[in-house]
Amino acid sequence: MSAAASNATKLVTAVVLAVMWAALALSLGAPAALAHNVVVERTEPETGAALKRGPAQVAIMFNEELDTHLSTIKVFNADGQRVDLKDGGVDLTDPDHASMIVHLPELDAAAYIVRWHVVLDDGDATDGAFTFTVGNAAPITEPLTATAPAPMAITANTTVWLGAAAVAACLLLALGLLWQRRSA
Ligand SMILES: [Cu+2]
Repeated sequence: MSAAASNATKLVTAVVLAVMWAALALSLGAPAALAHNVVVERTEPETGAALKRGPAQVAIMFNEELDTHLSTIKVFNADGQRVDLKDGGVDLTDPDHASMIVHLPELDAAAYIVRWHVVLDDGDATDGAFTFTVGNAAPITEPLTATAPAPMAITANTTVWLGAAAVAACLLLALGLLWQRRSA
């Protein structure tokens, strides 16, 4: 191998490695950057509502269609015990499938937390929570999202980035080999 060809090989290897590192870094950051969050347009009851009587149901209206199988809505008391009737999910009477609904038994005077997890049509997921009180209960002031952040998910975005990285690496490798042949 000539010195020129050897130098070309080194250069190509360095470029390929750099591109792969960049792609890896992008793929790690991409889910957070590219994944989109749903927007809550309205909740019933309103966030932080102080109600005289417990509501018969809790509903949340979002700005886009939700996955009807994977989206959940649950209501808990301040001790973390679930209090809803376990029928929560996407409101199928909403033609847009953009609302969540869950029914409640008669609630004691207390503070409650509504926790929701919605999965969107493109696979992106969003978690959220809000509180309300019934009777003269003190509101819940602890942070609602005290749980550890979810581990980074391998999303469709990650796959796309990794695929793009592989394609870029292959192209560069091929170009490098061509160049090497010419200069040899
Ligand atoms: Cu998305």
